[in-house]
Amino acid sequence: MSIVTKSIVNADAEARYLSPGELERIKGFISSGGSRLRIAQVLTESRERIIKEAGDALFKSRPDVVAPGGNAYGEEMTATCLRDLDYYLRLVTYGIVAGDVAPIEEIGLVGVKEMYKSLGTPIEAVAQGIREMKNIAFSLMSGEDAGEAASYFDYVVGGLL
Ligand SMILES: CCC1=C(C)/C(=C/C2=NC(=C\c3[nH]c(/C=C4\NC(=O)[C@H](C)[C@H]4CC)c(C)c3CCC(=O)O)/C(CCC(=O)O)=C2C)NC1=O
Repeated sequence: MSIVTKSIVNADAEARYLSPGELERIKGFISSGGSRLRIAQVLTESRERIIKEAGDALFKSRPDVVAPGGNAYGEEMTATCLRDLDYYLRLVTYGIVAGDVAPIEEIGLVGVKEMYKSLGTPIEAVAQGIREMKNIAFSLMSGEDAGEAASYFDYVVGGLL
């Protein structure tokens, strides 16, 4: 739910006007809207490149994951690994558009540590993959937009580790 919808639901539950604090938060959400949408567009348009280059960088720094016995070894498993990076990049775009990390948390982080553990997936390598996506994404945007985008990528990394 966006901050706008959330504030209205809360206010209406008490049959009151939006409070000055709520209006202030909505103002912040709207004034950052232009840059958040621009960032989401860049990430969406460049998703294939971001995922491919992040995968290349990850497998270079963690060759063990794609070596025999590694969790992402073999064409199919490597593709599944890149698919997971794609999932997280998509969730990052949701968070950026919503101006809220809740969609990232709810869709992609609840129970994820246990899941990766049961799959034998080295979670710190997944986090490394997210960091690589962040670096590549940064090279595609202004410093200011990169600063705005950073917190969403960092939120994913923090939720994994
Ligand atoms: C949108 C929310 C969402 C997430 C996050 C998600 C993750 C997810 N990753 C999975 C598997 C997997 N994930 C990986 C990923 C990796 N292995 C590595 O060594 C690398 C470090 C890493 C890539 C960066 C691999 C290789 C598998 C398959 C493991 C297996 O089947 O043994 C699975 C098990 C089922 C399947 O194979 O699809 C899930 C549910 N699914 C979801 O619906």
